[in-house]
Amino acid sequence: TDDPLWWRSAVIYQVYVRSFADGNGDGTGDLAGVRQRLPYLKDLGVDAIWFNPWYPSPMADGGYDVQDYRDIDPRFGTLEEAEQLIQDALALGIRTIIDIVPNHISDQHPWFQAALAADPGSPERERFWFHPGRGVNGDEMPTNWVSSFQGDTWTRTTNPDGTPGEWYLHLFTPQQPDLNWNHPDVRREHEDILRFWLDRGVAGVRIDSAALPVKDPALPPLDGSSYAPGTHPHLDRDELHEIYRDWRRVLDEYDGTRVLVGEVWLDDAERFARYLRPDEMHTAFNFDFMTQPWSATALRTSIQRTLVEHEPIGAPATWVLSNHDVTRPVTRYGRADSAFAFARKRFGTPTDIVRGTTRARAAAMLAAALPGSMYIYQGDELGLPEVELPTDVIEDPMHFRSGGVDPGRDGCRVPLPWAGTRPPYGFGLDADAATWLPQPSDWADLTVDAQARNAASMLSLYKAALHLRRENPDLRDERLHWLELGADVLAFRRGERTVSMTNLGPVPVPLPAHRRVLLASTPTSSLAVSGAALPPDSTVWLEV
Ligand code: TEU
Repeated sequence: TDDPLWWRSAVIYQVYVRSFADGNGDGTGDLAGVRQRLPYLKDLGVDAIWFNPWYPSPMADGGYDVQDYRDIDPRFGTLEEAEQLIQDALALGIRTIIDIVPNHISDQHPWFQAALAADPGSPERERFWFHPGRGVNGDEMPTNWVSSFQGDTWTRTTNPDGTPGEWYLHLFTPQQPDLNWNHPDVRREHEDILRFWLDRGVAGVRIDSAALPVKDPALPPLDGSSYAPGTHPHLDRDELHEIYRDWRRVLDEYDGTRVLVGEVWLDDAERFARYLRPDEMHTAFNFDFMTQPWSATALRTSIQRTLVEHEPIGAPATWVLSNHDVTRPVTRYGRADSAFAFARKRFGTPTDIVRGTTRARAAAMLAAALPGSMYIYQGDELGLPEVELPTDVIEDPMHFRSGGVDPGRDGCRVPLPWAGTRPPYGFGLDADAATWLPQPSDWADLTVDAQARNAASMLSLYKAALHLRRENPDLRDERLHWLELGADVLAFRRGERTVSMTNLGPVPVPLPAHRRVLLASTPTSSLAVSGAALPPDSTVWLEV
């Protein structure tokens, strides 16, 4: 575990703690549950775990509203348990990546509470964006900035005497006030937080909403025109790079194995690449791949673009099929247009889960065959579908802020099924408590137990693919050589002898003549014979 370049080809498993495994039987996942399931992750073959925020939080946004960065939410456990978990995982060769949310903190954080209690213009308020309203009575918001959660980006405060006061900025919910990154306290505090966790052995930091934290202090309105690069009022501002360079220096004070992973949602490739310069982040999520429909042209263009963009900077690509914010792949690929959309008000669209699952299997093998690091969101290795939840159990603020139109993101955050034939499917280990979000009644075949016994399951496929990726040096080579096997086929060679072939077309595609089948997303017996063809919606790995 001291390979300084581990992150260039790592398989990173995302644990949404609340929904992974419940060690104390209260229906909510926790660190005890994760510790007990570490052998599962070892067996699956992952190199690292990225934990979504596990700090004390009122959970106004699933923990992305942090109240105290130096502790663990009591629902999840204690700081001692986190320290133990980091060590237990390391003993199995699994590193830990934590989630840091620089753009905002919880409105219950002592800093914000102090700011609310203090006067306008006070030092306490300067750590945030407090501002008088516009208009005669100050009852109009200071800017017309837009939230990626819909709804307002400013909330008005009330003065101690009950009169309406200043407004404060929040690009997400009102419970997530934005921090002022021009303030030295904010910078110093975050560097201390990094050291706090790096001292406890974490191997990396996932940086939430990494293109948002810096704001134009003039708070100009969004005027609909295009901005010169780096000058948008609240997105991708040039000053961000100083921050990540400072963070990189903090990480480099350690043993040279710690990494920054950015959540950088940007369309502009050149602007994206800036975050990956040698003195900034090590890697950043590649959402371009995740947002492609099931189309050979679209996926090939995206893969090629990604590799071409990363090559000159020397940063490895990352491959992400989903996360806790987006529709599960089997559901997405099961829709007729297989298009990615943030608005998940698409449960009405016909979804063929069998086809979606077939494609998700092929997509997992495709992602695992590409050069770079790979992220797996918990439950994708089980082929879980997006769950259509009754609206009265949904907690995601995205749902409420859309006026109930968007079901939000909880449909991919349903507690994992581990064993048994009905809810809670062993989620609570020994206890039978109802899970914090209800699980569907038809998940008996999707449990870890059921799939571990079935060689044809999604879980068995993931295990085999990750095992081969680990064992086969060809798959760790950083180059990829495209092969031309038809417009509907994504085929490439890795290293000397390993070929990955994905058929996205409607008809079977003949396999090359001299080859050995290493693994296939489809039953392999039919592929071994000479003259065999690869069925639609399948991936095969060959030794040629
Ligand atoms: O998401 C950042 C982000 O850009 C989101 O607004 C995303 O566009 C949205 O989830 C649409 O699906 C991160 C976290 O991943 C997310 O869970 C948090 O809610 C958000 O930051 C705020 O911290």
